[in-house]
This record gives sequence, structure tokens and C-alpha cells, in this order.
Amino acid sequence: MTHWMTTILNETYPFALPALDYAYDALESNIDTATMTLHHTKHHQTYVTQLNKGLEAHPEFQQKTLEWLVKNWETLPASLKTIVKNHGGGHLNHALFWKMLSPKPQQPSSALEAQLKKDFGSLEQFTTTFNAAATSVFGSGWAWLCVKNSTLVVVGTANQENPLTQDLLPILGLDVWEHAYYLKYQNRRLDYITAFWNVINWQHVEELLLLAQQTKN
Ligand code: MN3
Repeated sequence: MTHWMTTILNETYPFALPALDYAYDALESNIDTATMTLHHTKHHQTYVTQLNKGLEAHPEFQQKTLEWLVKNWETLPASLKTIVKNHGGGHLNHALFWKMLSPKPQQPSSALEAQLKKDFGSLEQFTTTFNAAATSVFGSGWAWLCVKNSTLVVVGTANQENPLTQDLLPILGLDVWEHAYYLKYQNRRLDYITAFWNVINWQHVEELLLLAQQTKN
């Protein structure tokens, strides 16, 4: 069976807003209903709409996969490159992000925990490193846990850049754009980051780690 991440990466024009696996109010009180609703139906939808609009005018790129577009945006014609960078990246990042969240409380499996301990020293050190990356993104961006040559690394990216552009495979991501938390947390980004740890879909993170190991990223 094809993994969902592979499916997303292999999508081509016309792109569509993926449905969530849970209700808009399912992540209360960590991520509020109004934020989830707006974030999915307005922000993510806009990335999809603008990406499709850009490609509408460029039939020669309509067969390219989302992965190819995101990785190769710099080579695209001037009238398309910024659209793909911002809205292609935005569509991919959000499609990944929704799957990384879950209303079902869970912990990393012992195998994943062992890998995190190997690469960060301890679970606490991993959490500290990830929180520091998420806190220090200036303005809009993301914090990611990624796989690079079988090792886990934490990186921050600006705006809608995806780690794939740095040859890193993301297995956990956190949207730290203000639209992701401002309604509930206002300027308190750290409170939002802290709440995020309560709604991580660790089962999915582990599936992505296995996928990365299989594809030898
Ligand atoms: Mn967002």
C-alpha cells in the first residue's frame, strides 16, 4: 500500500484540499476550534487555490508532482516560481501538518524513543532543541524534526519552505505562523508550542521514520 506521504508528494495539478482525519474541535483545548477551522478552510485552501491558478497558466508544468515543484521552484519561470515557493510549499506543509496531529493522547514508541535518545541524548534534550527551533523562527515559519542519512535533526524554515528543499525528510512539523495560534494564544508562541506536545500523532511520526529508513534518505 502506498504511504499517504508518498501520495501527497506524487500529487499533480489540479491540487485539492485534503480532508482532516478529525473534527475541527477535536484538538481543544490545545488548538482551538476557530483556529483549526480558519487554518484549514481559509489559509490552506488559499494555498491550494493560488497554486492551481498559477499552474493554470503553465500547462507545461501541470504533470509535475508536488514534490518536484517544491524542490525545483527556483528553476521555474518568473511568473510561476514565487507562486510555487509560497503556495506549493504552503499546500505541502499543511497537508503534512494535519496528519502529524491527533486528538488521541500518545507517546513515542520505544523504538522511536531509542532513536531520539541516540540522536539528541535524551527525550528532554530533543524537546528543548525542537522548542528552541520553534521559538527562534523570526516572523513566519516552521520547526521540523527531519531524517538526514538515518540521523534525526531539528531545523527551522522560513515562510513556507519545506525541509525537502534541503534534502531533509520531515517527520514532524510545527506551524509557527501567527495564524496558527494568534486567536487563542496571541503573542504567547511558547504556550502554543507547549500545547503542541499534547496533540502529536506519534504513530504517524514513527511511520514516517520507517518510510525514510526504507527510502534511505
Ligand atoms: Mn499555517
